[in-house]
Amino acid sequence: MVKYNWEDPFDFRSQLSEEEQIVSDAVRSYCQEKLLPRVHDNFRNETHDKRIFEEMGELGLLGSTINGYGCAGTNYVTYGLTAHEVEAVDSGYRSGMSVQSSLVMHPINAFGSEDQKQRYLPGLAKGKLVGAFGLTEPNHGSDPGSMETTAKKSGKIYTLNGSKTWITNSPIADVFVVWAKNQDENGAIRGFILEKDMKGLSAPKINGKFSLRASPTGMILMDDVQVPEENMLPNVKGLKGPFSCLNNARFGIAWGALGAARSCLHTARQYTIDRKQFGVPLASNQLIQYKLADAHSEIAIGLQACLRVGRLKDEGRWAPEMVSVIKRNSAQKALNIARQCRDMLGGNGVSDEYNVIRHMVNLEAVNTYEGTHDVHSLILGRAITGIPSFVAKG
Ligand code: TGC
Ligand code: FAD
Repeated sequence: MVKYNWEDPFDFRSQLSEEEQIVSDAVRSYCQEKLLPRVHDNFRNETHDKRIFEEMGELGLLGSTINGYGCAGTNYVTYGLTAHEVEAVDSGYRSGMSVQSSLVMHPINAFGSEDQKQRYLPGLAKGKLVGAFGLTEPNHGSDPGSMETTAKKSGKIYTLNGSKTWITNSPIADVFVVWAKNQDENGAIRGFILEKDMKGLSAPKINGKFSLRASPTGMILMDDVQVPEENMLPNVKGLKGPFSCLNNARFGIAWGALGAARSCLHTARQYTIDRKQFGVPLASNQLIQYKLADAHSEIAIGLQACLRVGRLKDEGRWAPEMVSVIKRNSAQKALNIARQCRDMLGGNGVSDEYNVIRHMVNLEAVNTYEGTHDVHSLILGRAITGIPSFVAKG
């Protein structure tokens, strides 16, 4: 028997390699020392410090699973550990990193030409370039297969028209991976790399978000944008292009959301130990301990599931549905934990000074993007029953 360690109930750390532990510790130090002091200002004022991308680049956190082109070439478990530590500070910082790594660098690396990889990956890896991923449209979110954005070829140029919305990083992006229906291929979905200075392209910011305020979100508006043919991703056609990117980003979110939940639990534990009501610490009440026990258990169990899927992913023995299980589970559980922890802080819980409400409102978006909780239920429902139920039968 061993003494129970509430901070690491299943001895998670011992399941990591020495290298994974070293990277995780280094990322935690960076996040706590450099990101945490900035987050209040960024969140309160909806500002974003572009230098964060460069700092992440210096640490090898951008496109970290890619081999070559200035990328670190780590395994997926290390990518998950990184997302966990970054999101322990703020889901918005993790969003920026996820989009750059999984949704912009990954498709260029997996589906791009050698010239595209040489042109974009080194700058994106260093954080000198910022990337955005345009799939969602004003009329098509959960159902991107119905997108309206079109590409039409004339000579060596594609002309893109349409609009994307709710796009992370778009207002500060240099490079945009945009998905459009190619009218010359019967509307087959293709990926295109757009650059911010292209005529007819604009990326206005969406103001007034109550979630992920430290992460700039905007639209991508395309009005006859002329895109050279060499900017089309040559090696993928159809919805599996964008969905393959989502697999990686959803995997990171599953780890990340539990990082935010971990921060909420640690804050609520210390707060309820320190604060007395009715002459005793709040933490001495059974109701409080019940809530702490729930949060603690869900984080521990959820992390084990993330690690298992990570190991399977690194061995090439994974399926997208496994990622749906952990994205759906982590995001929903983390949101519930944040709500419970906020409650344990009473009135102080609504102040950003204690961070918990910031995590709570961030997790509302995390539970929605990259496939809502219910869309992942339907993906799993289809896998369990063999019956797709995305379209209601009238
Ligand atoms: P369906 O018929 O299921 O599939 C169409 C084609 O795609 C293939 N496919 C996949 N390939 C790889 N990975 C996956 N996970 C895949 N899922 C499907 C499939 O094999 C098929 O290929 P083929 O060759 O046979 O044509 O497509 P559907 O239209 O019925 O899809 C249904 C559904 C609901 C599963 C899908 O549309 C979906 O996942 N909707 C959710 C949309 C979503 O997640 N959007 C995310 C936008 S990006 C974002 O939110 C970034 S936030 C990031 C941040 O800030 O951190
Ligand atoms: P809808 O699809 O309209 O869904 C609304 C509600 O209906 C949800 O509860 C949903 O679960 C439910 N629903 C939908 N279909 C069904 C069904 N068949 N059965 C039962 N219920 C259903 N997108 C990008 O492309 N790139 C980005 O970088 C990006 N970043 C984002 C950042 C933020 C902060 C946010 C909030 C979103 C971002 N998104 C991005 C968009 C995100 O992926 C979508 O918001 C998400 O996929 C849901 O789409 P929707 O908002 O159109 O909701």
